[in-house]
Amino acid sequence: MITLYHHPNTRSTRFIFLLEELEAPYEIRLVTRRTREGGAPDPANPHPHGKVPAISDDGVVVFESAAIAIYLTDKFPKNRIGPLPGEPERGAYLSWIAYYAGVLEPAFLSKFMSWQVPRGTAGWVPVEEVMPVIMARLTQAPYLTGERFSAADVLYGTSFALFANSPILPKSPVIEEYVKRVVARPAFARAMAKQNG
Ligand SMILES: N[C@@H](CCC(=O)N[C@@H](CS)C(=O)NCC(=O)O)C(=O)O
Repeated sequence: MITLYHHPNTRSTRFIFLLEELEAPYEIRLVTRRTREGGAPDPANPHPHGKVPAISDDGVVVFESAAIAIYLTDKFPKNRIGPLPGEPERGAYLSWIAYYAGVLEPAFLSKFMSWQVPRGTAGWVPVEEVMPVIMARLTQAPYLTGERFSAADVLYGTSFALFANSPILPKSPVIEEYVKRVVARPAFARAMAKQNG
């Protein structure tokens, strides 16, 4: 049984979406979290910084969205929501998930904070360089790993949905259609219905 440490309307909501896609047995443990206004990490949350999401799987703790996504799709392969080791799309899958955590999120935050990204030394690049790469990929195929929806699309699709009306995300029909495909999934609607506990 998976326990998802969750707070409504945060990055953990998309793991309800993923767990629903996987048809995995899970329970939601609501935790509090720090916000920009203050607060303290919830001692019930096993994430080392009290962030959400975190999961525990019969005592095995996994934290950070990228790790949780891969862990869960490997553990629950029935609906093929993530390519497994040995499958041709596995390399793309790992790459897009790592790119999400290591490049896309820092690029969005840099833009939000109006930071100059130091070329050649930062581990990421500005959002103006990131989005054309993603748009080119989504012009070739409906999903990041190809024809099949994966947990990578859970991360990217829900993030783009969140930033749909923000100047951080350039307007693009390719991204708009992609977001529509992702949020039209029945598992997304089920997650929205469950996310408040
Ligand atoms: N790198 C983490 C980020 C998680 C994160 O920052 N979550 C926010 C909610 S969206 C949080 O828990 N903030 C509370 C805090 O920073 O203490 C991941 O991708 O899982």
